[in-house]
Amino acid sequence: MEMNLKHDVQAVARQFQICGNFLGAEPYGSGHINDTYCVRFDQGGAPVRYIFQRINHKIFKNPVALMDNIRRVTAHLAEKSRMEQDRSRRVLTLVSTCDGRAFHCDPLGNYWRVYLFIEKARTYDAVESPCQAFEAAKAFGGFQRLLADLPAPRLHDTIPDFHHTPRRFAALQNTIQADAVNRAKFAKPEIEFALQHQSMTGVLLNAGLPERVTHNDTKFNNVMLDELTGEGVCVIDLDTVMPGLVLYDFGDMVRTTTSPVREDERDLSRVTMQVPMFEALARGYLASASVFLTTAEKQFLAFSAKLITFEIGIRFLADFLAGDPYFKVHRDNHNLDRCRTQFKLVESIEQQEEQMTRLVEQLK
Ligand code: ADP
Ligand code: GN1
Ligand code: MG
Repeated sequence: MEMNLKHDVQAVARQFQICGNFLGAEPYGSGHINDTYCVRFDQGGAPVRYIFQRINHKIFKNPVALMDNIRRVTAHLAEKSRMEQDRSRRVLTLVSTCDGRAFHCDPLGNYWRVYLFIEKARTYDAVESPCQAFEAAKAFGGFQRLLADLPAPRLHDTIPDFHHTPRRFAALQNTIQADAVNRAKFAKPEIEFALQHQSMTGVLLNAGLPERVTHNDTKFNNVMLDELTGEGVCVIDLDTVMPGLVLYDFGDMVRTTTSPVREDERDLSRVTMQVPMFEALARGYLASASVFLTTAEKQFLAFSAKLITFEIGIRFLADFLAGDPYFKVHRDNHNLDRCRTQFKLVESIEQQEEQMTRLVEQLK
């Protein structure tokens, strides 16, 4: 086993159809849920990289169903982009196990999958320009469009009620009530902010919007941008692809792609919803999604930003209050810091919501 890696990645590698000599593995990316490794091989003198991921099965309770979704979704996307030259960069490609399966379950009960490494592209934890926002949103919109005709059956719900904001809110209320690790006293203003916003939690669910295949985790760092051209190359992190509302995706794009700083920034004065980024996102998203969106879906674009930012904010708050069982934390109060940036962003959206709504009106 490599020094200080949590897992024996080399042993996992032997289970997959990968030729050449194992060179090494490093933890990779800044995701909050799974364990991701970049794994290098020597294939006939050429260095080749792969992405290995251990699925967090405490959170994704049915990894077999999850991989069934991913296998179907990636196959459908690959079929749709078969005419494109760089198809293996446009769509995640699963590497099969030696016995032809999409994942390997190791003796410890860990589920592993392997993807081809998408070279000459990268992700960013914070947005740098409206151009990047446009490209990210165009890619996520295109992802929804290509999956609009995914053949039946309905995809599995990998996490039931994932974006059911009223149930997320009820879960927060229970966590506040229980106060299991005595942290409520450190989060009084945040708890108050959350409770004051309860009335908006049911708005999207009650709007009669159509269910579609959506990504559900459209963080800015879940889309790879070409290193040279900046173009959105590939949508990644497909664990939560399942039936949902398109506005969950647009809302999460605004949440993660309009503020100039990372999700865990401690200087809240730097957290703000920048209108030029929002405009670029709306333009990029509509450039690829306008063809299939209904008028009602378009009407809620600006509102979805506020709702989804609030929803992730209350999830961070609930996790802090429960002792951080869900999101990986790397310092004290990490989830509380994350919650604070989300609530600051909600306030910033509230202050600019009319302008955002007018902007969408002009674009649609
Ligand atoms: P998590 O669920 O933990 O967020 P991701 O699937 O988003 O995991 O992967 C974490 C990071 O690894 C991404 O932000 C991206 O930078 C990188 N990554 C993931 N898949 C690939 C891939 N196929 N090729 C290159 N880099 C990748
Ligand atoms: C998690 O896996 P990752 O880091 O891309 C989470 C999202 C949250 C996000 C907040 C399965 O996403 O729902 O919005 O953190 N994923 C899951 O940064 O809960
Ligand atoms: Mg990710």
